[in-house]
Amino acid sequence: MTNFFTNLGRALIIATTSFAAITCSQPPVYTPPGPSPTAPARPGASPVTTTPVAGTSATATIRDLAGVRVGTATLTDTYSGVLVVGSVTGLGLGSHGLHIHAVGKCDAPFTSAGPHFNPLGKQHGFENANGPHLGDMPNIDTPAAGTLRFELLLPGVTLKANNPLLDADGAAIVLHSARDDYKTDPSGDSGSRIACGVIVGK
Ligand SMILES: [Cu+2]
Ligand SMILES: [Zn+2]
Repeated sequence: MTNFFTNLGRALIIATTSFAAITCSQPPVYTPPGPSPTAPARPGASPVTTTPVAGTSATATIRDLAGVRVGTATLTDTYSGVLVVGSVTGLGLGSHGLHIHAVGKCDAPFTSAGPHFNPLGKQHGFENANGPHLGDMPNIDTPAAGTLRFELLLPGVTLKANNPLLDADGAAIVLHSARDDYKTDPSGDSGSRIACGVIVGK
């Protein structure tokens, strides 16, 4: 009897081991996170209704008024909005408004990119009681020399689902000559458009 259970135990261990070996020999498979338990909503809370498509991403090559490439950005759908990871080089010391504009067209002087991305019909700015535009983003401060890398989140936006950036006329990322004051409609008094990149889906 003792031998039987010992042998049975050994067999189970062997079975478990070979199962583990089979599992480990498979290439890793990305499993998107499933719905997780959430706390009950507070009174007055409204849901952030973004439905990202896992792995959806887009890129933009940012060029100045002379057509010189001054930066890049990668935009990726997340469960909290679109994550914008980018860099700019050679703009010199300055502070610049940065927005997503409604049209994917960057012909200098970049008025072709249209107004700020604003599918909800709001006014401009984080500090505007009637804002913001979904395309509003925080300012970036560029160094006198070298590259500035930035990572920003666009809540309430997706690339191809709810409030999609990649709609029929696309969208562009636009850099301005001056700081955005986060409240003056329609563009934060951020001066002229100095660089622009069409957002292109992958
Ligand atoms: Cu702008
Ligand atoms: Zn705006």
